[in-house]
This record gives sequence, structure tokens and C-alpha cells, in this order.
Amino acid sequence: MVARLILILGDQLSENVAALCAADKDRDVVVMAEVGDEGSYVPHHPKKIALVLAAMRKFATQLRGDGWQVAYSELDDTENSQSIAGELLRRADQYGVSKVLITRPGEYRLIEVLEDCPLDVEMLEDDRFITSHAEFEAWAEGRKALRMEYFYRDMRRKTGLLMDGDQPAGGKWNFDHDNRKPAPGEVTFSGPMQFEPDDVVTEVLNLVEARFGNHFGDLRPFWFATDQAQARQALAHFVRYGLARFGDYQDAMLADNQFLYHALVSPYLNIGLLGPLEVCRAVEDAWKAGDVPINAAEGFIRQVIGWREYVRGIYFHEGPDYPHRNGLDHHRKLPAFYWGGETRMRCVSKAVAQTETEAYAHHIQRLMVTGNFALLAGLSPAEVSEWYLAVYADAFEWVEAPNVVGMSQFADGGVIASKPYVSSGAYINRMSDYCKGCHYKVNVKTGEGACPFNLLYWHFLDRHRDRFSNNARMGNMYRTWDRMDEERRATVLRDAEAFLDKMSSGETV
Ligand code: FAD
Ligand code: DLZ
Ligand code: SF4
Repeated sequence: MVARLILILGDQLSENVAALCAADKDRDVVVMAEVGDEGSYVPHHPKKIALVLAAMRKFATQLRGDGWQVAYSELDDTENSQSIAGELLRRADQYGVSKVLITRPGEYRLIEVLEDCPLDVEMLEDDRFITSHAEFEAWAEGRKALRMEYFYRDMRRKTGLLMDGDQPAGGKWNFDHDNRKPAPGEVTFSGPMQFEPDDVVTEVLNLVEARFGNHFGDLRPFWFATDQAQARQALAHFVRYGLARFGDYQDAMLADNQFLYHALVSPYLNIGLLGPLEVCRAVEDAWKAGDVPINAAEGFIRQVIGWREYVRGIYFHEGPDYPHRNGLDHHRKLPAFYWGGETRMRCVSKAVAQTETEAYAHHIQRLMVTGNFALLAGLSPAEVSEWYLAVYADAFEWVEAPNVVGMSQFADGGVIASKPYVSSGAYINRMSDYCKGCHYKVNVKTGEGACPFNLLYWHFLDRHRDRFSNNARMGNMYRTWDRMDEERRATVLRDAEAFLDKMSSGETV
């Protein structure tokens, strides 16, 4: 007699996920389901779908090897209802049970589906994170502003990572100041470890090609790790060869090197093949061994125990309306060049092209190129957010929405960011090699050939004067704008409007 169904979702592929820990191998059945609905509620990048499905299949094999009974639905099973709730109901009927144990999904959409499911569902907290919801709520309670930096210090104290007694190792909590070097001439890291598709992956690639081949993004070559052992190898490879320079070049961008010194571990962390603490301990060990400098280790660990935990806390703290916020009232449609259409802006074109091939762009490309442009141009944050959720292999709503709606688009009204992340072309030029060879001229501010980021930057500040002119961190920007003579200001705004009109009418910009 089967007692309960234990649902394991495609981003819950960890032996220590709560529902598995609470389950009984002898009496419960694990349910895993590849379903069309999860692959297409946004048009996920084919590489992302392949990663999730291949990793699910391998995890199911591992569970069976460990003695679990697994009811696994493949995408093209004829009886597959193609939805998570549908598959749960089908399995409940098949095994004659109504009790279901699940780990809370990382997306309100799916939480609601499961809460509404007419079965006896028990939902456990997902404790594969360093902070529980209760701890985050206790931290947030009574604070006027929920800034990451203070949260991060508590995480350092809690984990003991990079601590010297009760003081931060190296004498400072944050070495961000050392981590802003512009693009290097030469990159010595050959990039993330790549894996040849094995039989399981090859079968999944054929399936994804047939079912989701029309989605934006290149399925092949596919080289992601798809099980825990491979993900650990990829982590070790990064720590050994890439980490030492991660800090220095964290914010740099190169047109023809997508990865620089980045780790490419977020897809593995987010589907459960790696845990945040094991990743950080590996980085801390490299620093303790004297293999990497403190600015690299601290910079990396801050992203994982700081930003990653903090954005998750914000997502659940703010509630289900958070992903739909539009605090700056932006409604312009996402232009076709986000989906691979032509643009003469070399920075945007390169960032989108690598997104299309790799399902990856690093933080600064997401924030200061595609995100910056979207914010300056006043694109609808809902459309922007859907794009990010679809195109990146690491995108799951709990982490995507705070980064996009909050950090990048300021659509949460400043919950995450104390000021909007906007810049003119000068920042992109300083941090990258994109501007060389661009159709536009980064040093031209108005008229023929002016860099659109230069025009739109002032247009953004001008149209949101009421919202931002009193922000202490933006005073300088407004003073510079106000010092320009009136005619020049009018020209900038007219050229910016002309650019936006051209873009929105579908002309190539
Ligand atoms: P590295 O640069 O090597 O950083 C190490 C690790 O730190 C990452 O693997 C990641 O787990 C963590 N990390 C770094 N920054 C963040 C952050 N801001 N939030 C959460 N974790 C972070 N990250 C996602 O995991 N999923 C997303 O959907 C996502 N969407 C983003 C959208 C925008 C607009 C922006 C600005 C950032 C987004 N990020 C997202 C954060 C960050 O860009 C990615 O985590 C990072 O690029 C992943 O690549 P990496 O593993 O090479 O990271
Ligand atoms: C992303 C994804 C995809 C593409 N496919 C599946 C699937 O077929 N079955 C499944 O259980 N999970 C899938 N996922 C992951 C879910 O979308 C994810 O669990 C939710 O978005 C919550 O984070
Ligand atoms: Fe981007 Fe402007 Fe530089 Fe062109 S000139 S790459 S549009 S920042």
C-alpha cells in the first residue's frame, strides 16, 4: 500500500530536499513529471529545458538506485496530461492515494496551482538555502530599508565564512572597490567546464528539438553539467582556474568572450545539483590555501550568501504581486531585437547574441546592457521580466523577478535598489570593448551617430524628475543636466524621442 506521493520538481534535484528527507522509502512514491506546461508558460530557451529534463532523468535514476520507487512521466508519454497538477492527479488515481508531500516551489504560480489541487497537499519549506523565511522576516522586521549589505554581514556571521573570530577576514566586509577593473586585453581562463552529451542527454536534446525547437535560442552545442558529479567537477574547475581573477574582472565585458572569469554555476545551484554552502566552502578553502586573493573569494561569496539569499528573501517577503509591479509606469513594448532581431547597438546585439547561443550572460551584461537599455527606454517591466525568465538557463522566478523587477527595472519602487541602475554609454565603454566598431559613437551626445544610451539617459532622468531629483545619490546627475543650456537639453530630448519612435515603429535602430 502506497502512503503518499512525494512530488519532486525540476528545480528540486537534491537528495536533501525537504520532501525527500521527510519521506518513507518503503511506503511513499516519488512523482516526477516532464510536462509541456512548464516548458512553455514562458518560451524557455531550449538549452534551459534540456538542462532541466536531462537532470530530472538522471536524478530519477539516482533515486531508483538508492531504493526509491519513482513514478516518472516522460514528456512524450501518451498518458501525460502535460501539467504538474494533472500528473499528480493521475498518479493519485493510479496508486489510490490522496496525500501529497511537496517542497514549496520557487514560484507563486506553481504554489497556487498546488494549493488549489484537490488532493491532501502538505507543503514543506525549501530549506536548501542558508536563510529560512522566518529568519528573513525577523531580519526585515522594523527596518526602514532592506539593504543587502547588512543582511550579508549577518550571513557571514551565521555561516562563519571568511570570518576571523567575530571580525571579517582581511579587515573589511566588502572588497567591491577592488572589483571594478575594465575589460582585460587577455583572458587566461578558458571558460567553464564543458561536458559531451551522453545517451540520456542526447535523447533529451532530440525531444526538446522536436517539442520546443521553435523557442528563441540555440539548443546545440549543449555542454551543461546534468548531474551532481559533473556539477561538482565544473565547480572545482572554476575554483582552480577562474576564481583568482573573478573579483578583478567581475564587471568587465568583452564582445567575443562570454564567460571571462565567471563561474557558470547558477544553473546548477538553482536546480539543486550544487548547494550554496558547498560552493562557498570550496571558494573559502582556495583562499585559505593561498590560491586566490581575498577580493576574489569575498566577491564571490557575497554573491551567493548575500545577493542570492537576499533576493529570495525579498521575493517571498514582498508577496505574489511583486513580479507584476510597475513603479515607474513603463509600458513600451519589448523591441524585436531582444528576440534576435537586428540592432545597430553593438553592446545590445552582442549581449543578446550570446544569450541566444549560451542561455547565459553575466551579471553586468544583464544589468548594464539589456537591463539598462530597457529601463532607459521605458519598456514594460512585465515584458522585460518575461524575457529574462525565458532566456537564461538559471532563471527561476524567485531569483529572476527581484533581479529584474527590483534591481534592474526599479519597478518595485526601490525595495532592492536605493537608486536606479542607469548609465550613459560612458560606463559601457569603460567596462567593455563593445563601443569599438559600433555603428553609434559613444562620445557623440546628440545628432547623427549619437549613442542611444547617451540620449536615453537624460530622457530617463528628465521624465522621472519628480521621482528622483530628491534622491541624494542622484543629485549630481540632475545638477549636470540642469547646467546644460536649454537648447541643448531640448535637442537631447527631441533626439531621444525620435529614437524611441523609430524603435517602436519597428525600424532598425
Ligand atoms: P558569477 O558571476 O560567477 O557569480 C557567482 C554566483 O553568485 C552565481 O552563480 C549566482 O548563484 C550568485 N549570484 C550572483 N549575483 C546574483 C544575484 N544578483 N542574485 C542571485 N544570485 C546571484 N541569477 C540567477 O541565478 N537567475 C536569474 O534568473 C537571474 N536573473 C538576473 C537578471 C538580471 C537583470 C540581473 C542583473 C541579474 C540576474 N541574476 C540572476 C544574477 C546574476 O546575473 C547571475 O546569478 C549570474 O550571472 C550567474 O552566472 P555565474 O554563475 O557565472 O555567476
Ligand atoms: C523549468 C522547468 C521546465 C522547463 N520543465 C519542468 C518539467 O517538465 N517538470 C518540472 O517538474 N519542472 C520543470 N521546470 C521547473 C519548474 O518550472 C519550477 O519548478 C518552477 O518554476 C518553480 O521554480
Ligand atoms: Fe552600446 Fe553606445 Fe557603445 Fe554602441 S556606442 S556599443 S550603443 S554604448
